[in-house]
Amino acid sequence: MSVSITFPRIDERGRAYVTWRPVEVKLAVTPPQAGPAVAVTVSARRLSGGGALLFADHLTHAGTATLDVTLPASGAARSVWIGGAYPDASTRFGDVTVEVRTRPGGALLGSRPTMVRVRKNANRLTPAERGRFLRAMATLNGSGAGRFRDFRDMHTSGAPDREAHGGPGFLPWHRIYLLDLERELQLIDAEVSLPYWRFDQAAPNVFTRQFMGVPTFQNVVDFAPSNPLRAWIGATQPGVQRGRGVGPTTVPDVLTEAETLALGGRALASAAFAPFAQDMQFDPHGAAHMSHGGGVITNPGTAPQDPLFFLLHCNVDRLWAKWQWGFRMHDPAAARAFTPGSTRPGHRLADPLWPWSGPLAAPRPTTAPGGGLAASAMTNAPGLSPRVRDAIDYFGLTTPAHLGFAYDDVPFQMGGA
Ligand SMILES: [Cu+2]
Repeated sequence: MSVSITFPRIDERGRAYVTWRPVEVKLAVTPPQAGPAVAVTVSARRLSGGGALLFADHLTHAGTATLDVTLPASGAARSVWIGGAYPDASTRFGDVTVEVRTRPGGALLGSRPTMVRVRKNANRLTPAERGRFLRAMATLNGSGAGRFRDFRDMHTSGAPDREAHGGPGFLPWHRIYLLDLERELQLIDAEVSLPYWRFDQAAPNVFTRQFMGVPTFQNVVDFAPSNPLRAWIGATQPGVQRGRGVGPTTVPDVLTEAETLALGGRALASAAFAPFAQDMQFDPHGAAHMSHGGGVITNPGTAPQDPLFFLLHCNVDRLWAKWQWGFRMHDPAAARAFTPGSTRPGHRLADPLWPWSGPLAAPRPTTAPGGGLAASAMTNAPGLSPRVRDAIDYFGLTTPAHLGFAYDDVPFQMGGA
């Protein structure tokens, strides 16, 4: 007799991934048999430094390290909710394994390796994590000929820019944009997640020739010979052009995280999206772009040509996620969680986001680079053509439709703060 462990979704290699948000996993006795119900304990076996898991019989952040379950001998499935145990993330697939054992006795009936895959501070990646991310980025770029071109073309100046910037759609649009890129990276290497650059701190491990490179006096970024980004082509010219404003010991002159999180007001009862989102778009977001003192990253039309752009925006998105957690702002229907713009398309809750929506009639852009949103091996949400509202409850607190990403310092938490 054994017990099958079935996650809601797996990738093409049969692998399941989790974030802090628990997912519903089915356990079943196999093959079905006659006889009494089977008492088992579900737990996790961790490798040193690996991810940790929590188990519960319903969706909650308050799972436990082990869970006793009774399984019908008939083979009928029982649900167990499994999520990563904050803050213990994985560094690679299989560094944590779900195990089902007899109770009592402890005989192993089933096991399934997984990975607690979350977005991490780029400054704290292991060399292996950094290497996998850089290789996936370089593959996506394909020395200028890869799928990366779509990401460059989505984030442009001119008419499409009105969709992504200068209004309340700024944060939702960039959340979906990063998710699209991260999913493309995960199709290349499923163990990769997008790291973030905490631009209010020095990042000595990020601004090195081995990672995001070091600008020379000509504002051309120098990469180590072993760095896959050495073959990067942002538009047509090889290499990355970036000013010398940020070095390994620089603390950029931007609002700190604590100051940013207070931009919408400090009180739980009155904090609001509109002032938070409006102000943070200028500082720290715009200030972080400009902190480089030149280069493609200081201009919205060219910024994604620098791979650092995605680490910068991942931190912008993390700040929103942290604000949402601190102030309980996950319900798209709540006016303080998202304040729509007046009439501009792309800035109202029900608007499909360009370009994933496809070409639209004026005043929307008539081109749509990249097509629909990339699929995830973790979740069906938000589908090929996400709306503004789909970006808000990324953790699936008010809906089962979580987006399949999380940050290493933003827990999944239900109920009051
Ligand atoms: Cu930006």
